[in-house]
Amino acid sequence: MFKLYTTRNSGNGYKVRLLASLVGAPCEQVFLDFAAGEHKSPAYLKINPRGQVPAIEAEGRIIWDSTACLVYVARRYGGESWLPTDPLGMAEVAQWLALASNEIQFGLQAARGIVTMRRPGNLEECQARGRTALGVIEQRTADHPWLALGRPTIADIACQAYVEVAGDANIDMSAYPATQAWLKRIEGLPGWVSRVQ
Ligand SMILES: N[C@@H](CCC(=O)N[C@@H](CS)C(=O)NCC(=O)O)C(=O)O
Repeated sequence: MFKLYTTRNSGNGYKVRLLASLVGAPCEQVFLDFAAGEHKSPAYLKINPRGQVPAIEAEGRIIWDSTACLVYVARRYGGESWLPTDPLGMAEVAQWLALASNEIQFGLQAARGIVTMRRPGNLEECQARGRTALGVIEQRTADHPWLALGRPTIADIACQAYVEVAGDANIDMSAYPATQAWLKRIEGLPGWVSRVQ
């Protein structure tokens, strides 16, 4: 059992909850009140000094950042399946985790925040960065069912959370048919759960 600090709407928290469900890991969610700024409270900053969700508490330790949380859940509950340790397999997964933490986070997620939450930022720049990520995923999924390996891994889980809501960032997803088919494959995985809760 691990504790997941998240909010009801966090896409980054959703990644961890989805993987936990896919691998059958027991997970207790603790919802922070984002609107009240609980993620910046002194008590929560002791858990995640960045003042962000998600973070997890497991085996008496705290881990923050969605990528780190995915690594823990995959290795603790998923064995070699979701994050292998052979050099090439691990490196192939890592390159997609980098896409999720860079072009997807600062492109698709940021553009969505500007459009739907009126956050400050340059929408066109963020959309352009997001389209770079979508182009990379489209090229890969045109002839591979999964991003990194011949099976789903945390590469798919890390990237999908903000790709599936790219329309919220005013990005036309009809230009990315292979990506849409890949999203459907993720939805078809046993144990899949929706982001809405
Ligand atoms: N790189 C971080 C990004 C986390 C992130 O952006 N979380 C959002 C919610 S989805 C958040 O807490 N934002 C508040 C803030 O950055 O102040 C991760 O992957 O965990």
